[in-house]
Amino acid sequence: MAHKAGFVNIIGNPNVGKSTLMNAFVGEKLSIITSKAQTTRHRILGIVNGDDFQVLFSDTPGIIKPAYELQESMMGFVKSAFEDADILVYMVEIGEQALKDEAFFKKITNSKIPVLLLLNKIDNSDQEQLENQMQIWAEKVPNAEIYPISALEGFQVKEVFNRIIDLLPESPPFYPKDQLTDKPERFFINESIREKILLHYKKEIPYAVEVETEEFFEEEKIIRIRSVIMVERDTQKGIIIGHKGSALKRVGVEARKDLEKFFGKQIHLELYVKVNKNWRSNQNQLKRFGYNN
Ligand code: GDP
Ligand code: MG
Ligand code: K
Repeated sequence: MAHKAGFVNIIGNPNVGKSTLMNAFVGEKLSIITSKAQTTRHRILGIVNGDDFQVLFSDTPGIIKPAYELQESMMGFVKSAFEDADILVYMVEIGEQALKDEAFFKKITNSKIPVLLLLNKIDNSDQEQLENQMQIWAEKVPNAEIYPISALEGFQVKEVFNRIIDLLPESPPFYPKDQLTDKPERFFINESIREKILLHYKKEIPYAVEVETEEFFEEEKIIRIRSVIMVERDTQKGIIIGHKGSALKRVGVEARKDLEKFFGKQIHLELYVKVNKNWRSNQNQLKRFGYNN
């Protein structure tokens, strides 16, 4: 079977049960999950991998393109997501009226991508109320497939997940399937920085470069990040840095902007360049960067 992968945007008011649903998805698929990333402070709620699928859940509507561009040889393509997620999951809870934001609500009803409307917390309702609500939502969002669920009790969670897999487009995975378990943020940061390098330097430079994030320190209002750009030769270091540091500065400013959107927080990004001769041929180095398989 062909591999499927895509972005699923979970939207809904606070406390309707989005995080609970994510946890239920992750729990449901535990036997075949190889990696996951979850924190509601960040844009990506979770990544669920199976042998032939990868689902990227996000909890923020209409944000950015994922600011990364994976090396062609690794992935084969790039996709700008979030803005045009593949599936929209709109979660409401029993008794709720609708998102307060009319314009936003219109976006849902006019969505060109499939919408799954999850009516959550049905464990808190009786049959009559449930039927009543199902009807109301069917009228409000006629383009949606409606699932009454209980994220907390796991009712219909599997059905919803299977439907998501059905609806995913055929695609190779967006992230390496075994690389994310412990440090998804760092992976994203590294790819953002590398994207800027790909954009701003001649071809031979990006291919001589690796990025590693040495420090990721989250405070209440700011995230402090220090990353090193690894090159093979002194001449390459000079090119990366540029005249009076101007080229490196541009990489830093642009990457920081993407990261601020991604993490939804102020970012302090410190970049420096280090010569690491022949990192590509050094087996240990390759392992550190996750290219060992
Ligand atoms: P989020 O803000 O949308 O991510 O919502 P959370 O997942 O944090 O859930 C908010 C509250 O609703 C928590 O207390 C959950 O335990 C509760 N909750 C979530 N799903 C259900 C459900 O299916 N039934 C009931 N009764 N409570 C739920
Ligand atoms: Mg949450
Ligand atoms: K949330």
